[in-house]
Amino acid sequence: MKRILNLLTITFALLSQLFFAQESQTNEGYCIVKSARFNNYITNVQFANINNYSDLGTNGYSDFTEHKANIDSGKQYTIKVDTKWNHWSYNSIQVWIDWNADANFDDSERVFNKIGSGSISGIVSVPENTRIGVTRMRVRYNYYEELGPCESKRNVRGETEDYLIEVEHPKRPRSIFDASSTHVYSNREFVRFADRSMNNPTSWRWEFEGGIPSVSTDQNPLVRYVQSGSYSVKLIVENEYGSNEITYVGYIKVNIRAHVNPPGSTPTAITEVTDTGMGRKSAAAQNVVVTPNPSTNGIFTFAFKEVKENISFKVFNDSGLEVSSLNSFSGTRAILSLPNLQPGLYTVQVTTSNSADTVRLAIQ
Ligand SMILES: [Ca+2]
Ligand SMILES: [Ca+2]
Repeated sequence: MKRILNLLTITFALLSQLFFAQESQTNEGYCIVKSARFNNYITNVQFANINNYSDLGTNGYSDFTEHKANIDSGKQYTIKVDTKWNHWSYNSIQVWIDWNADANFDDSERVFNKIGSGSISGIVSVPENTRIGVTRMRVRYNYYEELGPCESKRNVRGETEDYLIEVEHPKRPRSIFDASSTHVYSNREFVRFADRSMNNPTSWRWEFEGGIPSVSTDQNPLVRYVQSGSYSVKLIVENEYGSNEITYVGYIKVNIRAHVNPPGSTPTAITEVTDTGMGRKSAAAQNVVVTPNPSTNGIFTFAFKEVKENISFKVFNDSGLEVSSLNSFSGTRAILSLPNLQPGLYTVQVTTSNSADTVRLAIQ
């Protein structure tokens, strides 16, 4: 009997050696701790933008470094941890953040420590001048005992979870933007994107999926879209304290009306012409004179009596269907170039900030 007991003791010792031998394992240089008894474990961690629900990790350890909390130096954040058996008394929660990113959780890096029952929560203060960048947070639950960040002990209930932390400067910019319009119906419309970022960025990089241009470093760029679809917009902003980016997925909806530019046709161009001083101011009583009319090549010159602001054209065919348009420019002359239109009669509505004319055009 004694011999059997001895054997059992030896077997147990071997098994425990096996179990604890694994504790020398590391994860990115960080110690991995394991717990021998698992009947209570961490089920939820909430911290900054992390809200992670979980079961029991293998051997009481979970690598959740795919979850990253973004925090600002000098600010305070609430942490809240739940366990499977929340109602037990003496549930101990400890949290460390490796502020100096040396892969060690020093005593001074324990940022939270509480024993109790129910959801265990409190405040984590981020030091004012702590290192900016990515590091690791360890959340440890044990029953009745406070073990160190790497400490293992047999027969102690517990679980350990690791997360990533990104410490950022509170004055780094935050990328925000909007647009003059998010629905585009013509390949001649321009969308004006407006930077609304916080904390005064000093440089910008925009990426416009499906846009012309597709990239811009202007603060408030003008962009055109020529193909129907749903397009994302990304803005990366930067200042001396860091950078930030945001992508609005499917932000711009483009639905180019098919009759403006039938598939395969060259887009109909309306060309703005600088005022040459040749406007026929005394030639006609009308607001606008069109020459030649009829035209054999679809090109018409519009001459206004005086400099006009916000000149817009809309061209309709004889069935009343809009076939071309252009918005907003100023001057006394403009060339309307409609080389793709079939011979026939067209109606052009010409509006300016103080006038509206309807002109019949003929293409021969
Ligand atoms: Ca867990
Ligand atoms: Ca450290």
